[in-house]
Formats: sequence, structure tokens, C-alpha cells
Amino acid sequence: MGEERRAFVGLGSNLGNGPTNLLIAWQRLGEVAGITTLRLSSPYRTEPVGIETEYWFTNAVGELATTLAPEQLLDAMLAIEAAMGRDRSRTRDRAVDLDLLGYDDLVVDTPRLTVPHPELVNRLFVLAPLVELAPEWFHPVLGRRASELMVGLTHPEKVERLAWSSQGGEACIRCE
Ligand code: PH2
Ligand code: MG
Ligand code: MG
Repeated sequence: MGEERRAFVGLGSNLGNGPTNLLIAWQRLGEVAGITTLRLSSPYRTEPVGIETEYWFTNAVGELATTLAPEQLLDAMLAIEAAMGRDRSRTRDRAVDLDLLGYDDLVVDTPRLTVPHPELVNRLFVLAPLVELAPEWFHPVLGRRASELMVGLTHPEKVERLAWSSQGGEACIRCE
């Protein structure tokens, strides 16, 4: 078995009950062999960025420990997205989207995977929950802390911090 690494994952949902979908996805990730979920940020209600949709998102960031390599971790995340009804061919709206934001201080740049996530620095919906969990997280390419990146945003979208309480309603749509 390999060494244990720390990784940060971005979770997003804009179909069905967002907070419930994120909690289900986070729980499933913790059930994967070689992954231990450690901490989850608050949920945030966020304005859609860069896509035409009427549905706002729920976003969060989670921290996990893993013995999986980045590509294996990505495979596990994509399998959970698919099991929760994500159909990449149909629409960019999704019950759950899981993005690998950072993996230790590793830099990955392959056709399949870029780590740290290339859009992380432009998105308050990622930086706000990341700063809540790990303000000291260090971007290995830019040489800046998460808190510094957040302060540097020029056009932040609307983001509201919520709480995990008061769930209810339907969980993910088109679930397996
Ligand atoms: N994800 C996108 C594109 N736009 N906007 C918000 N607010 N939250 C997201 O998770 C999100 C987005 C592509 O994955
Ligand atoms: Mg995404
Ligand atoms: Mg994604």
C-alpha cells in the first residue's frame, strides 16, 4: 500500500436537493477503499459561473486522506458522479460534480487531469469553502495561500454560506 496523501475535493450540485446530494456523494467517497474523508466545509449557495442555467448551485469543499494516486482518486469521483445520475452528454446541470482541487503539493498536468484545479483561482464558490477549511492551503504553482487567492478575486460571484441542518425533500434526481 502506498503512502497516505491529503487531497481537497470540490463538490457542486444544481439539480435536486443540493445539500443532500453533496452529503450523499461525500459519504460514498468515504466508502471507497483507500479513501478516508476527514472534514467537510459548510454548504454554500452560489450563483452559476460560466454556464447558462437558471439553477443556482450548492457548493462545498471536503478534505480527505488517501492512498490512491490522483488518477485513481479521479476515477472514484467520476464513478460516484455517474452513479448519482450525471449524464455528461445531456446538460451541464448536474446532481453532483466532484472536482479534484489539490493533492498534497503535487502538480499534475495531463490530458485527463490538471491539479491544482485550473479554475480554482477564479471561483469564489471554491475559494470560500476552501478558506473555511484550510486558509493556509498553499497553491504549489502560484505560491499563494488559499486566503490570499480569495482576497485577490476581482469579480467574485454571489455566494452565501449556509448550514447542513434543515435537510429534507428529494435527494438526487435520476439516482441509480
Ligand atoms: N461548476 C461549473 C460551472 N459553474 N458555478 C457554480 N456556482 N458552482 C459550480 O460548481 C459550477 C459553476 C463547472 O463544473
Ligand atoms: Mg466543476
Ligand atoms: Mg467536474
